[in-house]
Amino acid sequence: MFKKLLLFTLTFAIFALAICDNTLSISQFQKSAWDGHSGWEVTILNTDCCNTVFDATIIPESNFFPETIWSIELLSENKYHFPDFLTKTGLGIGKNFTFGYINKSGTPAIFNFMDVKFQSNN
Ligand SMILES: *[C@@H]1O[C@H](CO)[C@@H](O)[C@H](O)[C@H]1NC(C)=O
Ligand SMILES: CC(=O)N[C@H]1CO[C@H](CO)[C@@H](O)[C@@H]1O
Repeated sequence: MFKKLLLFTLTFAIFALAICDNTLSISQFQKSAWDGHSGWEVTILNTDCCNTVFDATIIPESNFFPETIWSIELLSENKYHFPDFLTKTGLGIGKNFTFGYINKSGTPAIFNFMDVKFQSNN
């Protein structure tokens, strides 16, 4: 059990580091796995020093074979962005939101961001 937990923690740490930018960071937890599929919960955290983030384009860079994706919105093919409510309220400094997907895969997709829209809190 401990070994499993350690491995999980390590995996989490690696994915947390895999993609990061000054403004948003992304981390993923595996929620389920069955028969060549896996369910992932993705947390996007505003790590910026001084800006509320109102939107960002989220791009699955690789290993993304979604069957279902929820709590983010499709922008165009293979591009997602913040859910509608969040583009209104914004994601405050130190705040996060989560979305999820099921991949026809045992490993998580790699995501990247672009077009981060923010507004200074000052
Ligand atoms: C995300 O926010 C929730 C509550 O708003 C908090 O409990 C959780 O620790 C946060 N997660 C991260 C990765 O910051
Ligand atoms: C296994 C599968 O059908 N889908 C992809 C999702 O990610 C894996 C990595 O485990 C890819 O190799 C698969 O092609």
